[in-house]
Amino acid sequence: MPANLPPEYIETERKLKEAKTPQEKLEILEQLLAIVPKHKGTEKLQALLKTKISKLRQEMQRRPQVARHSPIGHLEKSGAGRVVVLGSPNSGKSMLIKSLSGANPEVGDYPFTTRIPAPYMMRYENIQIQLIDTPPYLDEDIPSVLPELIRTADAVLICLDLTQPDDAARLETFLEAMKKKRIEFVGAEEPISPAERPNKKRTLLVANKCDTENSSEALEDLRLLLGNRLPLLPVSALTGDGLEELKTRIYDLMEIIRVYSKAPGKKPDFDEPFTLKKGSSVIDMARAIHKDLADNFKYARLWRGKTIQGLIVNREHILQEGDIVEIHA
Ligand SMILES: Nc1nc2c(ncn2[C@@H]2O[C@H](COP(=O)(O)OP(=O)(O)OP(=O)(O)O)[C@@H](O)[C@H]2O)c(=O)[nH]1
Ligand SMILES: [Mg+2]
Repeated sequence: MPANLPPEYIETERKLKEAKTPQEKLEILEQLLAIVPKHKGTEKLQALLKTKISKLRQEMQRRPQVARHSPIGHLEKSGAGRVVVLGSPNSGKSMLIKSLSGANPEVGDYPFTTRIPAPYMMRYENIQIQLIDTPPYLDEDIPSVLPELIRTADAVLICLDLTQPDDAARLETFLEAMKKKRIEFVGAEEPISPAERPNKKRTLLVANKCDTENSSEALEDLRLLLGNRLPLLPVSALTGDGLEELKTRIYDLMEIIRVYSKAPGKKPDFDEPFTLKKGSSVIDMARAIHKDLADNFKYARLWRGKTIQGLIVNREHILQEGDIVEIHA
């Protein structure tokens, strides 16, 4: 941090820690950018502030447009995407979220511990993914909040309990009930058009409690009962078995890529990726950084692995995971 920052800057920066809403944070960051003296010694700081501002804008744009009185109005989207965790009572949804996020949702050895949906953040490498804990479904008793919540998800996990022989049947009943609401759960292969996105969700079945006695037989039974409709991953939320694999599968399920922006002559900041939907192009990235950058876009240079080093590309160029892009406007 440069030593010659004016007191006004230090004072405003202090307010940043107290900012409660993203809007407040954004205003303070913009003030900081306006205050910071513009010279060589503060270039890094200016770039950092600009990145923070554009990331915050990107996140704010992603927020679901739900009314305040809606039962999920309190659940603001945050991070690179939202994964909703569903399951029957006591299957271990909250424990799974606890182990993945390091947070502390209530876990109980009795059904219906979780009463309302609640958000938690899971770190995956250099990004954060939002996990939503939910109240359980049980036969005809399906929390009314679930369909609306599922529609806001970028991917879904369904937690199955390997100690609970009825769980496959409960899942079938739940899937049928959701079908009536036009919600469908699909594996990685099935195509999803943009129009279908709200109702058709990439889903992974998580067979939890694989640490328990007879869990291998229970897993085989589950596979037989459910067939190959949806992918199934055995884990233990208790011992952590399978959770690293689960994190990677969650990332893959969201169908996003991480790309990095850089300024001419500078190195990219690998701690600050932009996350975009797979299939996004250079202009989508420009838009995610700042509207002006997209409006005034001239060309971009692309770095990809060892093969592409500063290639000039146009706005339609499709990006890939790990791409580094220098946008010229
Ligand atoms: N052995 C074992 N027990 C687990 C595992 N995961 C969760 N449990 C236990 O299962 C019980 C239920 O866990 P929760 O995480 O509260 O389950 P839930 O699905 O959130 O339950 P509801 O909120 O009631 O729907 C608790 O006693 C946990 O300790 C696991 O991987 N192995
Ligand atoms: Mg719970």
